[in-house]
Amino acid sequence: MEKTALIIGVTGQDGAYLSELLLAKGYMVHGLKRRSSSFNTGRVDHLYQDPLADDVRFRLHFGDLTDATNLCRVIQEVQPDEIYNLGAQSHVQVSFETPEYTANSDALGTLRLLEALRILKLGDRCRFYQASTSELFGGMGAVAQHEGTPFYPRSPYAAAKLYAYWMTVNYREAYGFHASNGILFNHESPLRGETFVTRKITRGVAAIERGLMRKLHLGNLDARRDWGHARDYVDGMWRILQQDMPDDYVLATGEAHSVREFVELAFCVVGRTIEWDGRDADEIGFDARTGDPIIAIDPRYFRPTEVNFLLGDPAKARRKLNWRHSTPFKDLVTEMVESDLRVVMREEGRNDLAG
Ligand code: NDP
Ligand code: GDR
Repeated sequence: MEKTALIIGVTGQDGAYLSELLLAKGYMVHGLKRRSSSFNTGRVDHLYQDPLADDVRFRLHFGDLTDATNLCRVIQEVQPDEIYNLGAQSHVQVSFETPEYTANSDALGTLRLLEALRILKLGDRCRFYQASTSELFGGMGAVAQHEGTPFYPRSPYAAAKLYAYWMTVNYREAYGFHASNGILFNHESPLRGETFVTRKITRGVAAIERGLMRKLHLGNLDARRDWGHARDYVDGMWRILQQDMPDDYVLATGEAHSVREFVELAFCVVGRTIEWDGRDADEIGFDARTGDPIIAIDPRYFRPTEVNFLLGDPAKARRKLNWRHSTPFKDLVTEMVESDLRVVMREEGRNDLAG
């Protein structure tokens, strides 16, 4: 029988990949989008269907995680079999500037969804996925993190997600909800938001290569992350909700790389080698061939409390979900740089026409 899914955060990176995956599996997909003064549906525009057409399989609804009545109404209307809560103020550094809003959307927003299911008495038939994060671990030791590793949130974002994690566990235990957490390590793609470090780097490399930018300004180059491809991770989300029993799972590649390595590899894709000079805030990266400075450190991108080391152990997901990531680190970086070269060249074309 056809299943119906509701994706909160459908306009984000993961929302776009998950929509594609569920549509390919024959789902009816509903998504919650925020009202915005500018277009915010670029990642899912290719999936848009005329709501009045016959056999519509993808529909968007206005809504917001900070608005409980709206969430209740949309859920009542849609009667989903599965809810994927991917909605969040998801930028760690921004959460230090907007801690209250981050708590409202990321922590209380999750509670509002769970409560809506309870009020509407849908808890026994609608499965719930919560987008939990490796940020919960805080990266305090240099060992791989798994489902049993103690949490130590190091930002308002991580603290808000910690509340959401435990509320998901609590509704499972208290009311028998099929509610699960995916504790996902960083996952990236050409659709990644431009202010996260990977996309900022690949866009910067493309702009420098096309002569539109001279230097890329970054923060901590020594942070290490376990970076995978978003397409692989949304498949893991779906697998989590297909299990008979709800549970919590780490999804990761099991490999960590530093921001510095990401930068070096991204420039390597366009045939440039970087030579580093100096340390910390004075550090500069030069193009080895031309001698031009192309990387500078800007302390504005340092965080009040940093997460230095994230490396996931996905053994449980491998064993129980038969899930594995399929995109090697090098392929991920290459795909992102090549995609951004195309994006930058398209933008150049538009500017030429306008000029
Ligand atoms: P994005 O930032 O790309 O997308 C977040 C989505 O949430 C967007 O659709 C955004 O809408 C929406 N949103 C933000 N605030 C609200 C709100 N108040 N009400 C309703 N919707 C809101 O994140 P990703 O796709 O990368 O991540 C998806 C989820 O997974 C997030 O919850 C994130 O915290 C979590 N996560 C992500 C990881 C990653 O590496 N990508 C790793 C672990 C967890 P709009 O487009 O209008 O801004
Ligand atoms: P993160 O991702 O904080 O891990 O959260 P981000 O790409 O923002 O930072 C990764 C690491 O890179 C360092 N860094 C910089 N970061 C940004 N954004 N900009 C810079 O210029 C820069 N220079 C160095 C950061 O200090 C950090 O150590 C992401 C989000 O998707 C969360 O929603 C998700 O929960 C986690 O991944 C897992």
